[in-house]
Amino acid sequence: MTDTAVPTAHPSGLEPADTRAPLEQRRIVATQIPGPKSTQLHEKRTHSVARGLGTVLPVFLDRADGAILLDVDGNQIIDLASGIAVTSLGHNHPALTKAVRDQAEKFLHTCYMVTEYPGYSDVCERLNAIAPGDSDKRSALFTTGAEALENAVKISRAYTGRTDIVVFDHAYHGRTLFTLGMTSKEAPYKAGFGPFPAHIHRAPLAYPLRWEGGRDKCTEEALTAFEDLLERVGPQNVAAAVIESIQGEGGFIVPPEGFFAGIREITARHGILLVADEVQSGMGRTGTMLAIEHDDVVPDLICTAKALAGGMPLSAVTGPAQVMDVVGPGGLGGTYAGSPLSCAAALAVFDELEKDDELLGSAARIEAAVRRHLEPLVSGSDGNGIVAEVRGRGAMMAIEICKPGTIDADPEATKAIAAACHAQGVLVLTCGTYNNVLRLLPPLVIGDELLDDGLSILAGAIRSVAEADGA
Ligand code: PLZ
Repeated sequence: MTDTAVPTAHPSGLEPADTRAPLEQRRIVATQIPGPKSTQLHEKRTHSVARGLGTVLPVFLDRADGAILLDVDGNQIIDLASGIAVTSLGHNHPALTKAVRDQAEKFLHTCYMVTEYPGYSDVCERLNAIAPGDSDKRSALFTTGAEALENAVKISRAYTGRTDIVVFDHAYHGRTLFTLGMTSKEAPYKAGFGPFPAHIHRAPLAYPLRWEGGRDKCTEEALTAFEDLLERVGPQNVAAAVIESIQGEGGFIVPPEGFFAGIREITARHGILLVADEVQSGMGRTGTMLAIEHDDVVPDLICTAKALAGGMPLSAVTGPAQVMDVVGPGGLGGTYAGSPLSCAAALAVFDELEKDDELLGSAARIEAAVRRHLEPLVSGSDGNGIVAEVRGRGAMMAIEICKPGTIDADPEATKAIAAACHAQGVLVLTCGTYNNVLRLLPPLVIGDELLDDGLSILAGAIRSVAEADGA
């Protein structure tokens, strides 16, 4: 169904690499969503795909452009998910598509451990340059976010000669067995898959909305709890503390000011490496290359993935040469780690993000629009409303949905709001330990009109679900 498309420029303003007409950046609801063709394809897939693979919105895509997903039924859906914070430059970005196409015509694969290619070291140089701190840096490339986290743990253990890892409540670090041990939430991630590796300890996360002692005490008490945990474990046993700069799957939780600085001070005092998981929050998502920059903290190791290669699988661990180079040749790698196609894509992503301030600046524009549409819906002191909080940074924003005027999580209302958005052609995701957070991860290139349209639909859905709840 390309007849809905009219020739317009890609929202990046660049000439399209695709010879077909770009998709008009506008929402079109042509059928029920999912439509008949998607429904049929979904039914078919149940006979071939394992049931463990869930889908947020079971529509089948024909193509995608900018912030628009065109499904096989001709619906044009506004993408406020970016494939979970991956396609930050938007779909079918001309520079990205061209970089991958050009590399594909040269060679697809050599395995970096067999023969080298310049793209790999070029990506490492770019990553080293954006990592905070003055030390000389090194990077190693992998394929998935979980793999980056696994390798950060391996490197931390090798460097410190210690065994234990501290993670935080609500954390998400991946689905491999070690990272599942680091991930907090039981269902659907961990249920049935244990036992998990030992030597992983969990500290409370400074979660202002839900901190029992209140927002004002959140940083101080969370840091005390972290120190208490270290005392129990024995800080001399702890190789690394691993933390998301803004928690992703756990509910887009932004710790209050001073929390990261405190964690940095405590870990440094005990010779514990601080690993920042920037898999979801990094690469421009929050308006800076890394979200940890907002806190002015220098972690030891940084894990990036997702938006790093804009949709091609690539992840990385970056840190001081002194730490990274403790592992000798042959100690790190993987058949596909740092694939040439992914490296070519990542270089295009770096070029675009660093070209001018427009893309990174777009994160602030997106945050302002989200706040403008959704903050008026935050529950007032009169106990009305189901939006307990609007939070996040830049293009990583979320709202927490609770029973009217309380902080009792309301996963049913959250689900109903997401479903109403999906039915109207707006793709939003949910997250959170209590399944009551709606998250917004639009591509940075999304235009104001499209964003306003998507956010109006979301605000309308919240209002009608709240009314039905009697709020
Ligand atoms: N660290 C902070 O957000 C991936 C997971 C989706 P992989 N988040 C999306 C799902 O349900 O599987 C993630 C993350 C943070 C690590 C990861 C893991 O990255 O590339 O999915 O392995």
